Amino acid sequence: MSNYVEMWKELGMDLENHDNLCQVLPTAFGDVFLSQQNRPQGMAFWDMVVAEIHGIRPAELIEAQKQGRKVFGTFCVYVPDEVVIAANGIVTGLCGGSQFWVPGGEKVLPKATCPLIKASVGARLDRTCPFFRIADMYVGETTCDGKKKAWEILGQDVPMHIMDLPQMKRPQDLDKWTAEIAAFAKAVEELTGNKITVESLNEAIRVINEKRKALARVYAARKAANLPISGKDVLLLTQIAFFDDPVRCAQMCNKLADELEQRIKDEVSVFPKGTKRLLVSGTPLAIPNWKLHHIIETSGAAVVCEEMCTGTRYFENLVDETQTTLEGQFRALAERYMKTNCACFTPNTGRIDDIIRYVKEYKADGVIDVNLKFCCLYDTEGYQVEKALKEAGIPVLGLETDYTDADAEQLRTRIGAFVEML
Ligand code: BJ8
Repeated sequence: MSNYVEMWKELGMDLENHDNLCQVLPTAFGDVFLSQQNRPQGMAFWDMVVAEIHGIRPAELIEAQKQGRKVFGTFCVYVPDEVVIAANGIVTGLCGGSQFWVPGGEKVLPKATCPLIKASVGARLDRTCPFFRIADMYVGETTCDGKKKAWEILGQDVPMHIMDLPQMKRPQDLDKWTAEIAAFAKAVEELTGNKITVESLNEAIRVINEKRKALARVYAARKAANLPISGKDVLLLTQIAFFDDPVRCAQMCNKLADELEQRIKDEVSVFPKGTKRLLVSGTPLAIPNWKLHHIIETSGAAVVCEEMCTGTRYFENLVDETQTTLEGQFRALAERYMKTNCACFTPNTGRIDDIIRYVKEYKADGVIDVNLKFCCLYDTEGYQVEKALKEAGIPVLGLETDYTDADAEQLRTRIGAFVEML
């Protein structure tokens, strides 16, 4: 990635510290991904993206800014990308998934904060992530308490728009979320200087729906008895979907899905016959958090589905494309986004229904419900999830972890024992 040093300098990054990150990433990636046998050829695209993760896409974003476009950094799957795209803006995900950034976050946040928040704040304050430097505006949301307070720190020197997400799903909450989306559209128009029209929003809705359908095709291939792709590889492409161009993302996912569907016909599998199939549910796994998948898939099991924001919550449900007024479109967006089942809602029984449905669809032998340390929402909801799964006769293992490798051996032991028991 050395070709990008000038670009990083201009972004005001801490080059020395950033070098340390650039040095460890290729080894980690090689160990986790390139060591796999018989990967689909289509994964070469995502391998290339990771190899240049702080180079190619940031350079594209800077080029777009030179053409007058604005970049919006987001942290949650409730923020509607469609609104930004309709104003010719660009969306990039900003959630941090590396322990490398955590100490930077701990300088200003309580240690007892979830690593996703600490890493995101650390990436910004330590100046070691180009995406945080490039974004013209950050978009926060009122989901968990840790994030709400982190916005106040992150917003100190970057424009910050916060969407007030309701925490219940009553009719008045849908009205409120519709109004929040309309207010967000206004903020986006102001920053971009572009008007959102019915036509531009319709086109943006279509583009993001196509991306969702393409991701859904890749996931559908994992329902086959012969698994044509590993869980690690699908996690990787899902993580990258958060900051890639949506049209390119859909194209690459569709191309990969073609290959996977052919592999299913040819009975090609990346796992030996009889490998136990696991569904993973819980808190998101932001890039480059590959720890859990790597441990599972080197412990005699395969991950066949993620009920996570870096998983099904990201692409399930399409936005209605038939609306002919902006009011109707904002409503249609609100309806789609409010179908997402995050633990910040109460009650959130829809998530349990989703997990049980996915267990059947993806023919999972068991569920690992994973919680990022100090995420009180998913930790507490784990009680209901595990109770419902046990009642349904589905084996479940609840785990808590963070971004360090300190618990890797302990996780390996527990996951190994769970897989044995299945
Ligand atoms: S829709 S899961 S992306 S809020 S893990 S930061 S909740 S303390 S990331 Fe999330 Fe949106 Fe929900 Fe998805 Fe807080 Fe929990 Fe950390 Fe979390």
